[in-house]
Amino acid sequence: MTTDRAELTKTHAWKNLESHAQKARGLSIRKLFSDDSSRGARMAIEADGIYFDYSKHLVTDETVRLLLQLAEESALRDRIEAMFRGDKINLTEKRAVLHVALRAPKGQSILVDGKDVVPEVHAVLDKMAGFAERVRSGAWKGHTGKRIRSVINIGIGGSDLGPVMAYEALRHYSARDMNFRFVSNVDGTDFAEATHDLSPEETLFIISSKTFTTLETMTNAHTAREWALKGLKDESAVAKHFVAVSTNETEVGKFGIDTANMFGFWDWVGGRYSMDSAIGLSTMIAIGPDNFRSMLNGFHRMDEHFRRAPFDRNLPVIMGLLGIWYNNFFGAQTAAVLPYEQYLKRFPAYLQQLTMESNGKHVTREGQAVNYQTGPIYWGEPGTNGQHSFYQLIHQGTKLIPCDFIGFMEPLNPLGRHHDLLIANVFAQSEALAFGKTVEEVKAEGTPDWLVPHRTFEGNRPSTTILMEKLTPETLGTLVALYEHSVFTQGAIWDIDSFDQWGVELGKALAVRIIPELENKAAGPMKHDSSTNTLIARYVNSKK
Ligand code: G6Q
Repeated sequence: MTTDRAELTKTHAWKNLESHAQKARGLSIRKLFSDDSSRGARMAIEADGIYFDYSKHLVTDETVRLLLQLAEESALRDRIEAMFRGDKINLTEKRAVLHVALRAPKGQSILVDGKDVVPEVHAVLDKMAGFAERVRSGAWKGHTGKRIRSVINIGIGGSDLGPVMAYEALRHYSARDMNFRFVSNVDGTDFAEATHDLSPEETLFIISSKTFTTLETMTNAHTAREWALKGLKDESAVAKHFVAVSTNETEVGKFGIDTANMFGFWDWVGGRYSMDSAIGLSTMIAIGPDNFRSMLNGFHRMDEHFRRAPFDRNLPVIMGLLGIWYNNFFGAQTAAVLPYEQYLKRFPAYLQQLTMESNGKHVTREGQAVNYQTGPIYWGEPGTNGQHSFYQLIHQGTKLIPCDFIGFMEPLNPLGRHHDLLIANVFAQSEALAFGKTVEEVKAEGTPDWLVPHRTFEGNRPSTTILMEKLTPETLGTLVALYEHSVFTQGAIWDIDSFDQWGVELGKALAVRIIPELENKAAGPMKHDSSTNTLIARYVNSKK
């Protein structure tokens, strides 16, 4: 059933959820568990190598039923099909949204404007693989005949966060005789620190930019060129030390990179969904083509699950709906992502872009102002580090913060008791959040009366526990796709365009007006507000 999309809050499901939420606010996780001894095992889904325990949430079977009804009334199934079919579901940019095609196996067919894109995807993957092998083996030589030891990806936003997250996550599988670095910030420190101990003779730059016009990336790319040529002293060296990943062949050529050394992708790949495209070239060089393909395979498994599993057993759907429950019916402003895996240290940063750039929207796809909350703020840090900093607020503060705990059964670096201690902490934290510590329990420990309120934990704080066997290229792919599709689920229900980013586009334009004023090249007097004018004048004076 399709609803009038501007009227989300008037749907039956939404109204039912609102009245159900009145009662649900009185739920006690403790009681839910004591009333149903099977809850822990029952409210868990196992699929594609993920064990997803959502029993420690403020939900009953009725809540889940109503949330699923919301998914149905929001025509989520149609929306999913529209994406996989290659419809132009990114309405404001009139583009298809087909990151799922980047991991479609050979032989599958996905049409964009009547053309099957899967063969092109595999042609680029093969070209990347050939290049990655040559760099890894040393067959690709630098200008002076030395092999490449350091690869620097220059890109920002979607052209940086995926590659850096994937490299850090899969560092265990990477070529240890090479360095991989990532330069994104226009702050010169980023470039300076990334290159200070490197030799241009042994360094390869990958300039990753979909548009090849992004200020930060192009500034860093030009600086890289100067840095390389200062050492190599020959323009023709660019061909051996620079490759490009872009959709903009003209600009790549203008920069001086041989377009034979360009790896392309397509306008139907959004920046924050591009780590599986040629934007992942640094990842492929680091972990090798076979591992890269197995990462794609992991993504594809989750794509298939999302497309085909019934909603009540569908991991991204359930995950997305639980997020909606707290965001829209409990007033939760944020959600924490807490990986208990050191290699996932950049995963929260990656997810911040994926979730907030996608679902930080204030109008529906048709342009009507929403009268409900959209995407929450995502944040997090790896455990156990976070436990010694911000967990205090999650446990005993006044805010409701649903948490995702992520853990792996098998460690990549088994060292004494470390892994048992790590995993004990995952389980202990979610247990403490859910069940807290009552006044009676605190008193029974002999706590003096005046200290009892301080040591009491209300509990009743919801979390999901996501367990996987081992962090591998394949499981990383599955995990990332789980979040991608959960973001899709939420965006579909909120009826927003999860695939544009007009806020980012504004940021790209804003500084352009001020740059000439800082460099004393502005045509006329400054016409900003009095604060901005004063700040600019102060900076310009300090340069003198
Ligand atoms: C991602 C955004 C944004 C983008 C960067 C870099 O979805 O569009 O983060 O990836 O602004 O853009 P370029 O790849 O064009 O340099």
